[in-house]
Amino acid sequence: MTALPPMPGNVVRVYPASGAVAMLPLTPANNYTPTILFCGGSDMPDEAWGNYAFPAIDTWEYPASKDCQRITPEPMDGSPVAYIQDDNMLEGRTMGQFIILPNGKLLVVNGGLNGTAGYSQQTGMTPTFGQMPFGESLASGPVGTPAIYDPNAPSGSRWSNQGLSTSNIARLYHSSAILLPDASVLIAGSNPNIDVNTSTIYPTTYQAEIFYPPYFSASIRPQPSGMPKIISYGGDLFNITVPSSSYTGVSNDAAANTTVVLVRGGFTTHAMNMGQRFLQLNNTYTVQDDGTIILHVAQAPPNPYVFQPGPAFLYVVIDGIPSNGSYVIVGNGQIGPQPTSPSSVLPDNILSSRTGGSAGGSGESSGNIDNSSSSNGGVSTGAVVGGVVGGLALLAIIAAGGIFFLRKRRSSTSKRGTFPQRPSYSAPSRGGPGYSLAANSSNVNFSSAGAPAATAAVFGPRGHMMAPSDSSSLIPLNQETKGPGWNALGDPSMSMAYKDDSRTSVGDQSGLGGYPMQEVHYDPYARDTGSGQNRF
Ligand SMILES: [Cu+2]
Repeated sequence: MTALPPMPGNVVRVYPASGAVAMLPLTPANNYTPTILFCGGSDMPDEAWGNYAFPAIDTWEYPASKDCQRITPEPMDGSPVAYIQDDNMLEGRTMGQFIILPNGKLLVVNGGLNGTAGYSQQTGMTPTFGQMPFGESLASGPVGTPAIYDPNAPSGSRWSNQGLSTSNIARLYHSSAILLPDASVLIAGSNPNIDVNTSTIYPTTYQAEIFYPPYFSASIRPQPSGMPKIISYGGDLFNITVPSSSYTGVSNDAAANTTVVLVRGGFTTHAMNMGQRFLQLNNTYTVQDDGTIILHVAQAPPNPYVFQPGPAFLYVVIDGIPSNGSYVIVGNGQIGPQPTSPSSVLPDNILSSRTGGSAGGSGESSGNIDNSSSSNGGVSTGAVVGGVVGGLALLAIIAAGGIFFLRKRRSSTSKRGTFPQRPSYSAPSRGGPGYSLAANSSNVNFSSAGAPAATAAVFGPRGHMMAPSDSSSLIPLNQETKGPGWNALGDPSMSMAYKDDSRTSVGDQSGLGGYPMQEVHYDPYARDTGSGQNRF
């Protein structure tokens, strides 16, 4: 057992403070050593948390934390376990949620600037529901703008929200998000009300959104073939072929900037993804003279604790641009002891003698020919250490979540009927904010006019930027549809990628700069024809 130090600054990360928590990518470079990242939550003092029925203070006035800490519970070098101060988030967040993207960066979405998760009809300072300014919400200031954290960037420059578009849907308590097979992110869930309430200031909504990370602005994405269906713990390598038509730039450089990654989105609720995990497989490569890249990929490390058995998506990422994910089963598909084999042995890298690029490349082939079809050796299939501690840390978080603010009896409908309704709410629309999401409006600007001019110039209007992209955002929810995401049978077919699906009802995207946040309307009460499709 390793005793862990107290959280610096007394920042509470568990429910209902609800900081964003994730394990950083497990990579050959870090020898698959688990490191946990904590961001946000609340440093409310102990006495503010109340009596398990409601908080003692008006939580919606208490700023959420922007503090981030890392901890490596089992340091490889045997050094003492300690929290390491990380870059602050760009704004405080409670109920922020980390989604690990296939490029190894962490997206944080949802949450609020102030307060906590949970809901209540009073606090120690506000004894009657009619005086509560945000209805049953114990948070205020929804943060509609995602931010992206780069764990490998130099300290001080890890966070950015530049060019990211803003949702005008308040996603607080019971909001949720998960990575989709096409590397976009489904965002759903809304608000802290005891039951459906569509007229309160932060109303219940069934509107889901798809967030398209910046790599969706790429003109082409990797189209690997030879993706396996099963990843074993050790054993023989497998080869993946990437045609030159599916990447840009000099082939040798692209090969050197390619990763093959397993991502498991985990199970998401209460702004966290249990079991979310990212593991980069070891690989080497052969670059052919026509620009084809053959990736020689190792199986998962021969230690099931590093990446537990079960389903995952396998992505090929070139220069930070992911392919569609291919559905794989890691391990034998059974719960229980897993077979392991020695680590895969990989051949040396073989570079192309041509320095030209791919079909879409820049073709900078003037002179400078490297004739020495060189081979760079050096594969670091280092020893593997257990990832158990990270998993336990997540479990501890779940266990500590529990029920904090006791829910009011659901049977108290007649009582609820007497509560005054907030008159100020008007339905949010893409044309303009129906209400100010942020209590501190200087922190979040929800008007499209507030987007930096450079955003529109660089990325263009949403419609143009998304034209080549896959906005058929809910295809992954319907396994019988033709989308690439559910291709459980092997290679990710790219034939259907980056096309709008006319069957989905996509909201008006005009007028918003930056990376898109698409809105999809979901009606849970629509007649279900079996496919579920008519509900959208
Ligand atoms: Cu809950």
